[in-house]
Amino acid sequence: MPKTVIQHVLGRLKDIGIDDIFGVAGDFAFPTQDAIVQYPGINWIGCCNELNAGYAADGYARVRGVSALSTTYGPGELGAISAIAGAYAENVPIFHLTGMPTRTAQHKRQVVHHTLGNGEFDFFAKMAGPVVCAQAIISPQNAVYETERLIDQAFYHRRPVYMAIPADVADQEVLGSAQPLDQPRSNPDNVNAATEAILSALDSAETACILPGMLAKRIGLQSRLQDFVDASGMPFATMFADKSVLDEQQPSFIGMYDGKLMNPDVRAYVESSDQVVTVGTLMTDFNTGAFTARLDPAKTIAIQHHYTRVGQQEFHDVEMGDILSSLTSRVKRRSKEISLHPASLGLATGNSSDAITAGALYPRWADFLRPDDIVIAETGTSSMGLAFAQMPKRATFYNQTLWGAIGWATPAAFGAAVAAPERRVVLFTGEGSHQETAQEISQMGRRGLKPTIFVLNNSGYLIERLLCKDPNIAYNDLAAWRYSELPHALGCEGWFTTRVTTCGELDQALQQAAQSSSASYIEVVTDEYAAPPLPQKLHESRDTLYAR
Ligand SMILES: Cc1ncc(C[n+]2csc(CCOP(=O)(O)OP(=O)(O)O)c2C)c(N)n1
Ligand SMILES: [Mg+2]
Repeated sequence: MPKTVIQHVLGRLKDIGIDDIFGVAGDFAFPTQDAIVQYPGINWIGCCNELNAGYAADGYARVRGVSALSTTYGPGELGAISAIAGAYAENVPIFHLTGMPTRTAQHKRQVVHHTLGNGEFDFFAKMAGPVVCAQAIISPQNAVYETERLIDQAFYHRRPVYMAIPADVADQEVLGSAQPLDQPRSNPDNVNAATEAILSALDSAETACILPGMLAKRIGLQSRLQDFVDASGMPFATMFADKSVLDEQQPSFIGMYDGKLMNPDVRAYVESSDQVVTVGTLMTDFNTGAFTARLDPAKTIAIQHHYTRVGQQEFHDVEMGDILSSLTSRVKRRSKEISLHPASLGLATGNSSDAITAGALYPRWADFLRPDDIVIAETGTSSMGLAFAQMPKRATFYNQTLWGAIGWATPAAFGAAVAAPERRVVLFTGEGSHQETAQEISQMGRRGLKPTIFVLNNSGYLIERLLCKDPNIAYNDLAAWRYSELPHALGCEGWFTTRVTTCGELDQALQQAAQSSSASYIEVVTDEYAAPPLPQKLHESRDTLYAR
């Protein structure tokens, strides 16, 4: 049977590992969405709004490597654009399929709904332009070729792509064919030269360490990176955005590096190393302890996605995976005992009737985590506290350090749970962030997913209180919701829900959630200013953070 455009597109998305497509229905997207619902092996995952659908797709792609999102034209796709921009910033490949008015409507410049009423139809593709790495408006003639190109680009850049499908095009037969494009290959001479340069730099370095980066995980190179760590015998530290890119339960892990702000021992180790090998890291403000990290470029080996830099020398057309393999087979193993180990968050404080302080909360949260958990940590004080907990074996920690959109975590946890129903998803969110996208928990209930959700209720935007001039200024206050009643109101049947205000209640809730075979939703009430160390340090250094 001849294939339609949309059947072709969906077939290729299925081939690359997409089993679920997130979205919100809309008439210009009906032909696309009818096909999604009918496609064997692909599930339609309806969301409450397009922004949430974009975040859910982001969470899914972080776990699976790639995802897809379907929206309608104009108001639909623009609702998702901030999530797509976040995915761009954070190297998360998402296929954004948007349904457009028919080609006839476009050619006749008809004033149809979801347009600005001026007969223009390409504005929204233009708006998407800067936040995707490639885009196409599909026709029957270009469908096969453009699908391959977008797949190729999404994987090459590990960033979102945009595909607009006019309503009349989706069900047309595809015309033309194209071979799948090859993923780029390294120039072997350059890989060799880069390998030599790195080995020689390491040979003359008495001390050296690795900073593995989240990009390595996004590209799917964790095991190759682990092989390199093992073969080299070098210790590694990670920065905030890169947390858990490699298993944190291994002797090579020395802890979190956050410039001058945290862990002085780790900082001393990293900054005094004769060579630091970074692998796909980005030196952003929140990755470097507000730019207090000091890495001497002359002593830094930077392995990036498509090139490598050794001191001043750059080697282009060197793919990260190829240079890692080459190094692994040739690097000399350092046998020096690793003397530094990750600091623990300490023993939880607080007696049963005590209020929940940061010292009471974060060690308890850390203890709650178990092997293989997927931890989704929202921007705000909670992720800044948890980032310094050592993750259990194979547990992965996700946050959105660079884009930093509050509201990301709740739908991202939904997406992650769809992506990996066999793993426990644990969401940590501040209540201010949760207010942005809280309705998405209804989708978790609807699909029988069983996340554990902690909502930190500290009566406002604590991180902002700590960073702005007047902590008590009106814009940091929130409407007081009854958070623990939300699951019920949002149709989540059989969830364990509770609100805790003392350490004793918290302990009981943690125990119940750990044993529960249902989803859990725990509202944790603390004082307005109960903050873990990093936000306090940021508070103390806020003048330098913003005075640059
Ligand atoms: C989309 C978006 N809007 C606004 C901000 C600014 N912002 C950063 S953190 C924050 C407050 C977070 O508060 P909450 O979730 O309650 O966490 P807390 O710091 O109180 O633990 C805000 C408003 C943002 N990062 N993203
Ligand atoms: Mg708060």
